[in-house]
Amino acid sequence: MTIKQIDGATSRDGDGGARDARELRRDVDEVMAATFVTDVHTHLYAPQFGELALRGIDELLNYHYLIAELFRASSVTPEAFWQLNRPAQTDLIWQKLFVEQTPLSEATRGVIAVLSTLGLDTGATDLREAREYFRAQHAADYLEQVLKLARVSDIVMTNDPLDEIEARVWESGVEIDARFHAALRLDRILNGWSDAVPKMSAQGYQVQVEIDERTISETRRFLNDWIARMKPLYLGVSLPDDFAYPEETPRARLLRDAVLPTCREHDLSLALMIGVKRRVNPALRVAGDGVGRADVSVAARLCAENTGVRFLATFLSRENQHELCVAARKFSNLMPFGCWWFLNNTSIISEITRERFEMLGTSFIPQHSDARVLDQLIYKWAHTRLVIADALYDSYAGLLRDGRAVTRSEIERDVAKLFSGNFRQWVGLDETQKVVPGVIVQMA
Ligand code: HDL
Ligand code: ZN
Repeated sequence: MTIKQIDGATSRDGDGGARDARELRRDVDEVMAATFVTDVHTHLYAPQFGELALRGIDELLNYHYLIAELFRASSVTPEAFWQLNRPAQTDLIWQKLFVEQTPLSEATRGVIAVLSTLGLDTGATDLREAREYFRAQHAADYLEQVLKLARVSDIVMTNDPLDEIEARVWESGVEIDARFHAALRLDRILNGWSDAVPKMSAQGYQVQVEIDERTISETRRFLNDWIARMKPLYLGVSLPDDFAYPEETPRARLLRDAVLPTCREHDLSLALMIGVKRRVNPALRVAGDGVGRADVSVAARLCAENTGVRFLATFLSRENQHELCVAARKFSNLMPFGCWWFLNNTSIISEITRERFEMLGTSFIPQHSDARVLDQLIYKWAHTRLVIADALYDSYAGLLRDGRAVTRSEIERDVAKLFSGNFRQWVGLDETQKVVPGVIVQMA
């Protein structure tokens, strides 16, 4: 048995194979780069949703992250910006954020990464070449190209049953590209009940603002009908930083009496996305939301009171991440996912992923892209893979120092789990194994 020095560590030869730092690093990087991802939360749409399926340079540059950054980089006012037509908005963003200053932010570097990957001039002073390139792309071929470049096999959408454009597509019964999966989003029902009532009534459900037994049963009928139409992988809702439960509000009543029973009835997971302060600056419109530290114990209480429901959870505040890891150690029906929105920056993804490895091993979902524009998959997953590769390598190197080698097939197993397996089991996407909290049930 020979001993190999690794970064001052030692590893033992044996059936696990001796590892040195270079070989380990190469294995991790190769597996990380090659493993396809199931992207568990995006705002992308399958091609069948037409105008809702965004792609190309004008959409890429009008990403609301960049719009927020524009107002720091120029004297243009939101009112003036919103008056411009889309190409003029795009040209202004390019000029201010990419020509007159260095694109150093995550969102501006992301655009550079996309243009570079597609072989376009990242130093261009105007967008003629980019516009020509994207105009020349055949939609179906371009979708294949982006999914291959980003190594994404499956995309989970965010689907709003009260969005009239989207509802029409679902009600048409058109066959949706099988790589795109639905997530039934409940924000407008749970966070805006009085506005949701007339929309649900218009769809034929006898609901009223004052919640009574009939309104509860009609809301459940509404959910059942949309579950039948969309076949969602999970139900989801974003919740404010001051989300409390239980509480005497329509949201808490609907959660308790309509949503959670529906999750149990359909064996569907509920995704809790907690910590958003909506419209802190309304003038910025979709770019105007902020963040607040939430109370993780609320999610823990929901898990404790609903042991038959599997919860996905992501928090928007960096300050909530460690508590979320601790809560996940207490409740096997809680699956942390992603480095959401303002956390989707390499410095923070690194911190969050490392503490998740330390506290949860590989029993979490490290990332989702939250992409709104198809092309963003290229950079969001490229940036994430680099960061997670570093965190995973350091974890393996620590394991080596502690005396256990890892094989290439173990690395492949771990990365597959992180990038798709944990989620697909959690929501029963492959139906081979359904996760019942605390018990793994081998499906026939
Ligand atoms: O509520 C959400 O799903 C958020 O992700 C918002 O859509 C947000 O505007 C966003 O795009 N974050 O990346
Ligand atoms: Zn989102």
